[in-house]
Formats: sequence, structure tokens, C-alpha cells
Amino acid sequence: MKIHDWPTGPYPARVRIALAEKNMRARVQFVTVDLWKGEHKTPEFLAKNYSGTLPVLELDDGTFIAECTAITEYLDALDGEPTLTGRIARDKGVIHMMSKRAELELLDPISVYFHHATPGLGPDVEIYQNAEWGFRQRDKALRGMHYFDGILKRQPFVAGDVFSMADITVIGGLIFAGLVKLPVPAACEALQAWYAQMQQRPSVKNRVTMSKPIGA
Ligand code: GTS
Repeated sequence: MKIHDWPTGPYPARVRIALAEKNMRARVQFVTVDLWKGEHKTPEFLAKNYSGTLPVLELDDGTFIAECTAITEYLDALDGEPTLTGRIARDKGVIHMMSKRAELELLDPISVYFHHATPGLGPDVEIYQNAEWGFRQRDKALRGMHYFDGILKRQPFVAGDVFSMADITVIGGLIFAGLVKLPVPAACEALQAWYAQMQQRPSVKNRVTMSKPIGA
């Protein structure tokens, strides 16, 4: 399998963390697509993923699977050992909901803020920007941080008692927040404490260096 990604990207981080958590790193080869050069918007790349985003999983039979959630669900199904997307129906439902909510309320708004209200990937790639929309999305993300703070005040992980894809999605959001210098508000103590713990997980700590060839 191949993963088309950008090593430091917050969305690619979600799949890198999932791979490491599942100890599946050795089963994939990383292919770098340079976002800053707009390589994800070329016709060749759009043929792999219509949405023009990273990451994309390429299977050995030529199938392309985009969207971090879909890739994580595929990886979980592959080894017959779902550990990130839930074992039983209730857990699957809750994890999917909380991960989607982390996208809707935190990660995607920060991405919109980056692409619209900051220079983003530069004038050659950012062909349309709407700063007002970007700043509104930044404010939405800040509200999202307060929401997840409330969740983490009453339970250890985003979807309940175990680490899951939902935690990975919030981690992706906070990685992006760090890149755009949008700090977690001081009042969000539970979210800050949880993130400090998450950053100690080897899957999170080593996510960028994991693309070096094994043994290098
Ligand atoms: N919904 C997609 C997913 O979950 O996979 C979003 C993917 C996404 O936005 N990826 C970013 C991207 O391709 C990669 S990164 O910013 O995290 O590195 N952005 C480039 C663009 O032009 O939107």
C-alpha cells in the first residue's frame, strides 16, 4: 500500500498516527505530494482524488481511498482487529459521530481559516480567498475547543473510555491550531491536559519522522 501525503500536514498526521497505533507502519510506503507547489491540484493527482486533498491511500489493486475517516476505517477492517473505530455497534456509532464533530467544529474550520484568512499555501495555490469567512471559521474552531474541553472534563478520551479515531481527529485539529498559532484558550484546562498526554504517545510524537525508510 502507498500513502500519498505531506509529512507535516495535520490531516496526513491522522493517518500516520492511526498507522503507528495499529503497528502497521511497515506495510505502507509514503509518497510525498508537495502542497506548497500545488502538486495536489494537478490533473494527475486529481485523477487519484477528485477533492485534491491529502492523504490518499493507494491499494495494491489500484484502488484509491481518500478521506482520513475512510482510510482509518479501512485500516481497522484490514487487520480484523478494530481498535480505533470501535468493536461494537454502539462504540462505532459514537466514535464516528465524535470524529465527524471534531472535523466539523475544529479541524475543518481551522483549515478554512488557514486557507482564507492567512497567506495559506501562497498565491499560486490559493486562487480564491475570503478573509471574513476565514475569521468566522477561526471563531468556530475556538468554540469547538470549549466544546471538547467540556467533553474531556467528564471522560478520559473524546469518545469515552478508550483512545479512538475521535481522539486522533481532535489531535489533528490541535496540530493545525499550533501551525496557525491559534492557542487553546487557557480556560480549556481539560483539553490542554489531554493534549499534553496525547503528545506523549509515540504515534503522535514520531508522526513526522516515521516516513523515513525503515532502518534509516
Ligand atoms: N476531508 C479531508 C480528509 O479528511 O482527508 C480533508 C483533507 C485535507 O484538507 N488535507 C489537507 C490538504 O490537502 C492536507 S494538510 O493541510 O493537512 O497538509 N490541503 C490542501 C488544500 O489545498 O486544501
